Amino acid sequence: MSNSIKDNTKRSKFLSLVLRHDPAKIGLTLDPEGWADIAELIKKAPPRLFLSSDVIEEIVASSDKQRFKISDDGCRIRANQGHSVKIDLKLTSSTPPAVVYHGTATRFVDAIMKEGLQPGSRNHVHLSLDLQTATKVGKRHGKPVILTVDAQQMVADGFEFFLSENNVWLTAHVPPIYLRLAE
Ligand code: HQG
Repeated sequence: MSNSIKDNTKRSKFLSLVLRHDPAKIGLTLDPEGWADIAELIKKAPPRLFLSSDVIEEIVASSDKQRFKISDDGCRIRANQGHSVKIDLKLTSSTPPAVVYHGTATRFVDAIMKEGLQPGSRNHVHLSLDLQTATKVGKRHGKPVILTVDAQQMVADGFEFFLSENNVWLTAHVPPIYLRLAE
């Protein structure tokens, strides 16, 4: 079995799919906080992926965005953020930096400025700590554009923010009054 980066990228995408969006695709069950049993996951994964505990541990450790977490007892795994399945990560709300960023594509800007940032199919709107990360996120969708979010004012106005295990700020919705196009 080759252990090229490409293979682990495929495996990582598979883990994102089943741990964030579609566990039923392989008959996997997530618990209410999004955890999957690693032994069950390995058993139900397509054989061509050659998933094993070692491979999973390697992917978790080397994930550029730290997308996944293994439980302290080593038996379970979950995605740190990005879910569309209705699970509760049980994050406690905390105070974000005064300004955070959202990277998107130019074609979405008009709608966003009208309706605000909506979580779409995911459970939260995702916000980045820095312009560089926001630009990367935006590029996934097309020509990138960065919006600044006045998180300080949102907190003052009673909006809740949550910090995922891998440093993505999450919130339910960002109304347009808190958004500006970044210079
Ligand atoms: C846009 C990646 C029209 C929103 C990243 C985005 C992130 C609107 C798209 C994580 C809108 C949703 C999430 C509105 C928002 N009208 N479009 N009112 N409100 N949008 O992929 O934030 O690599 O669901 O701007 O790093 O791009 O997968 O969200 O362009 O943390 O680990 O609707 O996914 O992480 O797209 O990305 P997404 P996102 P991973």
